[in-house]
Amino acid sequence: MALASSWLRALVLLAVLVLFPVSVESVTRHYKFNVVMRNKTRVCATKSIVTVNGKFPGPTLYAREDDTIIVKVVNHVQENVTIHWHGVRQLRTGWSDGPAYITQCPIQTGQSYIYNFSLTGQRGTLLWHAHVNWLRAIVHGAIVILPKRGIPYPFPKPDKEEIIVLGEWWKSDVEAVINQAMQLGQPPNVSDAHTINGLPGPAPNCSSTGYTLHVESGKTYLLRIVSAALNEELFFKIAAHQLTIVEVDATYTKPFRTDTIFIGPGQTTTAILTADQVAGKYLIAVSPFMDTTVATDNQTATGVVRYKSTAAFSPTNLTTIPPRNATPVTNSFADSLRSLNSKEYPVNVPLSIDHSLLFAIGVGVNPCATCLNGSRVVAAINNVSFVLPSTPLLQAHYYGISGVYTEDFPGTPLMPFNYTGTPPTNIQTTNGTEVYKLAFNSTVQIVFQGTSIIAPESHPTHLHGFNFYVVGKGLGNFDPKNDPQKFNLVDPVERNTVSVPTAGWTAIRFRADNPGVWFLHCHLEVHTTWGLKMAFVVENGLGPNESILPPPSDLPKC
Ligand SMILES: *[C@@H]1O[C@H](CO)[C@@H](O)[C@H](O)[C@H]1NC(C)=O
Ligand SMILES: *[C@@H]1O[C@H](CO)[C@@H](O)[C@H](O)[C@H]1NC(C)=O
Ligand SMILES: *[C@@H]1O[C@H](CO)[C@@H](O)[C@H](O)[C@H]1NC(C)=O
Ligand SMILES: *[C@@H]1O[C@H](CO)[C@@H](O)[C@H](O)[C@H]1NC(C)=O
Ligand SMILES: *[C@@H]1O[C@H](CO)[C@@H](O)[C@H](O)[C@H]1NC(C)=O
Ligand SMILES: *[C@@H]1O[C@H](CO)[C@@H](O)[C@H](O)[C@H]1NC(C)=O
Ligand SMILES: *[C@@H]1O[C@H](CO)[C@@H](O)[C@H](O)[C@H]1NC(C)=O
Ligand SMILES: *[C@@H]1O[C@H](CO)[C@@H](O)[C@H](O)[C@H]1NC(C)=O
Ligand SMILES: *[C@@H]1O[C@H](CO)[C@@H](O)[C@H](O)[C@H]1NC(C)=O
Ligand SMILES: *[C@@H]1O[C@H](CO)[C@@H](O)[C@H](O)[C@H]1NC(C)=O
Ligand SMILES: *[C@@H]1O[C@H](CO)[C@@H](O)[C@H](O)[C@H]1NC(C)=O
Ligand SMILES: *[C@@H]1O[C@H](CO)[C@@H](O)[C@H](O)[C@H]1NC(C)=O
Ligand SMILES: [Cu+2]
Repeated sequence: MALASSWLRALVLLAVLVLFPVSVESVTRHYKFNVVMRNKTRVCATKSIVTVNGKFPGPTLYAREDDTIIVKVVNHVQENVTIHWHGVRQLRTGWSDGPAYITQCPIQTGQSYIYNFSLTGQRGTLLWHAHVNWLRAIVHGAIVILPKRGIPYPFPKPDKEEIIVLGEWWKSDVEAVINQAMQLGQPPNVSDAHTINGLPGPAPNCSSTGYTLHVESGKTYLLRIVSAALNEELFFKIAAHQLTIVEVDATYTKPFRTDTIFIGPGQTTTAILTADQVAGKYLIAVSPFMDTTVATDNQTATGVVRYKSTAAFSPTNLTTIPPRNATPVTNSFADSLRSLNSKEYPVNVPLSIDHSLLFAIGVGVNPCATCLNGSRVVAAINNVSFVLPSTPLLQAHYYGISGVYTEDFPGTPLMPFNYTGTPPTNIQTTNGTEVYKLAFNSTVQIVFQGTSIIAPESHPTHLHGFNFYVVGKGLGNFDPKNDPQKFNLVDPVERNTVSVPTAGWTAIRFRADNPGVWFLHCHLEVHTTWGLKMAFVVENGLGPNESILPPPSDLPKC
């Protein structure tokens, strides 16, 4: 009898498989984000923070490739809120991208807004975060996009998956931190702790819990590591364990092994951890990277990888953290990243370029009568410190409202100088709300050139609406004659946020196949606040599916 029924079950299963071989149907997934205040205690101090559904970090959004996502965000707090789905292409759905005053007005107290977008052709790990003022410091969470049903990972399926969100925690209200800094014209206070899934781990003179990753000997774990840090690039390490990197920013990479991950704000890194050490406890360490004279939060966040059946009081195996200025570690990590470039996931890097842009990025100093020194630190791209408008750029573009922005953002510096040499004597910048216009389907190369004004610094630079290929990087000034000959046009890594090395450059390429208005900015929030940002306007194409969709009826008003 038992045999017969199991045969029957197998037959039914077989019939189902024959009739519906592999279900590749995409579905619509609904989420509700209630934005509410909660008290949270970290490093011995309690504060009231804005949360999504009471959680810090916020809830994980799960979906599969090609699914449609509907998120109703309801604002029950005093603060203005928007949510950005970082790394989601938002093909034709720029209204759901989220950056305040770029694509939408904030969702104000008592209001709601439905974000509605598809995850077309994307799979892997991303993050969502608030995109107004400094709210993203506390309002963020992971996005997990599984492959379509029946489609395997291009690596052995791990036994379990874990989400690891890295962050920074201030004991003070973060808006107070940046408001004070802007008033003084000085850099803002650094954070008081780094966090792993919201937890700093033991801190000086304070009992503070840490994150524990429970593992079983011999099993493999897919760690989906998200950096929701605000102003610092980070190192991530696990004592005595190697990590195999398989995906960054929701694009598959050629697998490579490393003991240290370098990750900037807004970046994601998915790695396989094999529990291949003797049972015990192993430290997880998250520490800052900074290879110039800028202050960082030097607290190492710690957690533990704990094997099953580890004795209660067994000591934790420790690890050293990379020196704060470990530039070679960052270079070796960045240089190891290559696109998988397989038959299923081919590289499609533009080979001919319509717009060849050079963006000089860095800080500057402007006069400020009310500031501490009579001056304020600012930041700029090609000497433009971008000023947010009060009407969102996308509305202005879509409805043809004039007077919101100008279309003269300089594609190359107006006054070239030795970017990484002695700075010009005049280090003032110009205020502007300028965009750079791109025809639909045109190809773009941007060389981000770091400048050494005041202090050169590494800038994790993020482009909305696109993935780009990172075709080259180097130290010093970009050499337009010789450097392009060394570009990797075969298997460059594809991402949405890339670090521009201190006193160096990074070259990216992308195709402007997504009509709308797309923000580009340094993902160190302090630099964004100071003006290191701009936007591209990508015009509609002529074809049937080459125009931005009309705005939804509940689009917030300013
Ligand atoms: C946070 O704690 C304060 C002081 O105990 C209390 O007045 C307030 O209602 C709490 N807020 C929330 C959102 O729980
Ligand atoms: C989402 O957008 C699609 C069109 O892009 C529309 O058909 C659908 O009604 C929208 N859903 C919601 C809940 O707004
Ligand atoms: C920033 O740090 C200074 C010096 O420690 C402190 O006096 C000030 O209160 C801090 N500002 C905020 C907003 O926490
Ligand atoms: C921790 O407490 C000790 C003893 O009270 C004190 O000397 C030390 O400065 C404190 N450290 C921190 C970081 O507060
Ligand atoms: C962190 O360490 C660096 C290098 O030792 C130091 O220059 C910096 O001032 C430290 N930051 C803070 C906030 O103490
Ligand atoms: C970890 O610590 C245990 C003792 O708790 C020790 O036996 C083991 O060798 C250590 N493993 C590594 C890789 O250091
Ligand atoms: C502002 O003044 C402080 C203290 O005098 C000095 O250390 C700092 O370099 C000055 N900053 C700028 C941007 O001029
Ligand atoms: C530039 O813009 C900022 C606001 O972002 C403003 O505070 C400042 O006064 C402006 N400066 C000039 C010279 O217009
Ligand atoms: C730019 O400055 C660097 C550093 O001072 C120097 O080595 C280089 O020769 C300068 N380049 C040019 C073109 O002047
Ligand atoms: C930047 O703009 C300011 C203000 O217009 C100007 O004084 C300065 O010379 C410009 N610098 C560069 C490098 O273009
Ligand atoms: C974009 O341009 C490429 C190269 O010229 C062409 O192959 C492709 O068909 C174009 N795509 C669209 C949607 O127009
Ligand atoms: C919230 O957004 C509205 C619309 O842009 C604006 O008028 C208001 O000043 C903002 N409130 C805060 C606290 O920033
Ligand atoms: Cu920056």
